[in-house]
Amino acid sequence: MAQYYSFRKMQTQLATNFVPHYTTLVSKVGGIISPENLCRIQAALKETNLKDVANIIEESLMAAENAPLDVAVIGESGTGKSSFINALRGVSYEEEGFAGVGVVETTMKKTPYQHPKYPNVTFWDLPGTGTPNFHPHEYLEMVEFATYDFFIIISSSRFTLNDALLAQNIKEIGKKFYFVRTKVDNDLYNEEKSKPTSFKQERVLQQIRDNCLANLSHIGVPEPCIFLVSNFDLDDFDFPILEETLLKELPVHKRYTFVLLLPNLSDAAIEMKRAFLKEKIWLDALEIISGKLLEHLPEAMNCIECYCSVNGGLPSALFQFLKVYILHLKFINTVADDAKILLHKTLEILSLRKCQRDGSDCLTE
Ligand SMILES: Nc1nc2c(ncn2[C@@H]2O[C@H](COP(=O)(O)OP(=O)(O)OP(=O)(O)O)[C@@H](O)[C@H]2O)c(=O)[nH]1
Ligand SMILES: [Mg+2]
Repeated sequence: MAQYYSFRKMQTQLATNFVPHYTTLVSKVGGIISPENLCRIQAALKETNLKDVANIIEESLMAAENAPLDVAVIGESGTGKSSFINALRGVSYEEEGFAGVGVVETTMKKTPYQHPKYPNVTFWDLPGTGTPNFHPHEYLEMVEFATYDFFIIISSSRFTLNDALLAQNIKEIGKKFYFVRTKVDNDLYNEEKSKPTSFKQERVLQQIRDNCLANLSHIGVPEPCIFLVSNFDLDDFDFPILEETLLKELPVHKRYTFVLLLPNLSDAAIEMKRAFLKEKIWLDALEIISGKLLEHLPEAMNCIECYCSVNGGLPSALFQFLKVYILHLKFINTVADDAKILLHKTLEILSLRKCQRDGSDCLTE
């Protein structure tokens, strides 16, 4: 009887603490478990239905790990579509699998690029629009628009008629799109050269943003998602916010896939990965605990009583799992901290080299 009560007490604690603890683990863009599944787990814990707990967690983890994600990158020729795909995949120039980039028209047919580490994620490099025969509706049919999870429209200069037609048509077919304005590094450079005394970076960026916003509102997109980026400086401008926004808006099972594929090029990306991996380790541990308790209920109950009568603490089987869980967490934290240190060192070296090249004075901290 005493065994039964200890066991019940532990389960009640698990049921009460599950959601509060889970919320502390989840990253700011959301977690792996959908709100519906979270309620199902809590209900199953309350009913002491450990089989269901293990099943729901397993289902969610499988869906998250195997969810395919197809992202279409679209826009006029030469705007930087292939460069953007390389940046998102963390693939540098002339590495294996690098999407061809060039000063002349390069991408002639739709080409899939798998993420080097996550093969279920595919970026589709679509041929440049903007030729005289371009008809957006036929074009979208031709590239099989229905197969993509969302579109990224790339534009690198003034908002064009083609950009407008594309946005309008993607909106009409009921798909989500993000508008990415590349090469802002060029705009800033040109403005600074031509107006050295009155140049203000923020003002130039605001002008570009306002122009895109006005044009997209004009064609009936009320709250467009616009991001200004440079494919050469991913830690700058809107690239980190773009990654975060894409993640927040993805269906829950696709979010996990996307966060892991982000290159470690910003502190924000490293932090998001840390949070997701911590969450996953905890869910793995909980799934194992639920499964093991179920399989070895009599042993577990014995174990609880023996351990608690001697130590007044946790049963040893459970303790073993927690130990593994904590060791994994320590490992993730160390790796994430190291990645950040490495990132900052690399950025320092790059900026020092740039200063040396430019012949300017560099202030080192
Ligand atoms: N300064 C600057 N140059 C960029 C940027 N992105 C791309 N480029 C350059 O722009 C040129 C065209 O880039 P691509 O990535 O080949 O463009 P694309 O849209 O794939 O071109 P197509 O395949 O012909 O449609 C290349 O010389 C790139 O190095 C950027 O953000 N800033
Ligand atoms: Mg290309």
